[in-house]
Amino acid sequence: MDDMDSVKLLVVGEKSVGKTSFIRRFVDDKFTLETKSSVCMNYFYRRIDIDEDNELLVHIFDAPGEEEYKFFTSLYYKSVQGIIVMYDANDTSSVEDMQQRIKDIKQKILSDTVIIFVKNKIDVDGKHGAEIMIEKLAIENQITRMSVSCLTGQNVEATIRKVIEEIVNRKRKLREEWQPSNVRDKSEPPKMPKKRTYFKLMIKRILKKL
Ligand SMILES: Nc1nc2c(ncn2[C@@H]2O[C@H](COP(=O)(O)OP(=O)(O)OP(=O)(O)O)[C@@H](O)[C@H]2O)c(=O)[nH]1
Ligand SMILES: [Mg+2]
Repeated sequence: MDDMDSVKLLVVGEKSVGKTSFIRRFVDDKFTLETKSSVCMNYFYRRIDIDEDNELLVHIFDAPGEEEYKFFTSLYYKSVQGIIVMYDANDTSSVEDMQQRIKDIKQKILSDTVIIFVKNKIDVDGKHGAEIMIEKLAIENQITRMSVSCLTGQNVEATIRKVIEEIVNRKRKLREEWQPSNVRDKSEPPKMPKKRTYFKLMIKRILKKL
């Protein structure tokens, strides 16, 4: 997994969409219908196996969904490598919230931060009337969409792994972009200036010292 040994993720979204349930399912593989609304930023972690020899420490911040915490939550955008924007499969009101949130996130994140949309509660047999708008928002912003159920656990682990995979790919891509011919390869010695320029430079330095 590249040179990463840990990754920081943040889960945001409207109140009651299931952010805490999602993290609890991932961290402890537990679920309860009676949850308390989060009133501060909570922190969780879990180590996951990447392959036979390597593991990755996943730090996850669980944001409170209440409107009044939005600014406070946005202070974390720059500190994480992945932001999971969650919405409720059966609640159309979260679409407007997502549009505003994406605008705000995009203004505040670093260039290598990955955003992912996660539709939760797919176990409930309802229809999300705003799915087309969410799809449009995702396409416009090149954001991957995943669907999960914290109640059954369906796709929860796969979603976290997907975010991590995208973070690694994004890092690789940015690293490649930063390897053009104008960026000097540090393994090579610096090129000496042309002879005349070099002597001029040396004389200047000696004169400076006098
Ligand atoms: N049926 C169903 N219910 C879910 C699912 N995930 C969460 N819930 C329920 O939705 C309610 C809210 O879940 P929370 O995890 O507390 O939601 P939250 O987004 O953390 O809410 P805030 O902390 O207030 O922002 C709880 O009653 C959960 O049991 C799911 O996948 N399916
Ligand atoms: Mg919560």
